[in-house]
Amino acid sequence: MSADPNCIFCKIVAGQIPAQKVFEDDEVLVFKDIQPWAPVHLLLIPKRHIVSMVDVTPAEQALMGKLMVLAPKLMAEAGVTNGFRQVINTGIDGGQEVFHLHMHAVGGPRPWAKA
Ligand code: DGP
Repeated sequence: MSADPNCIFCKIVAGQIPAQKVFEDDEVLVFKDIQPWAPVHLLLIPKRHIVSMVDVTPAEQALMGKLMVLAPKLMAEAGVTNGFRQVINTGIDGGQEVFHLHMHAVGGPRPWAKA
């Protein structure tokens, strides 16, 4: 699905809801999490509506690789020098609350809200 009209992250992609964007290209958007766990908390999303990791196919391999490689670069640009986490929550039991695939990139000096 290219966009889900009920999806909050699709609305951010479409510019219908504001977000603090830090990176954008034709297939990826990165913005600051509205409820940060740590001093720097970015969300990296595919612009296309993919619900979760369960829906990722080999066709998305390069896209997922792009998210993996982009996060360390953006964390460095945000001044994170002492380590960070890259987290993808998948499904209800995985703690996923927004059902548009996203990678959390979380860092900065501890303590953090979530360990
Ligand atoms: P998860 O539990 O992995 O689905 O994380 C969803 C994250 O999305 C959570 O940390 C809060 C964030 N979030 C939810 N709604 C919005 C929003 O409208 N704007 C922004 N910037 N972040 C949001």
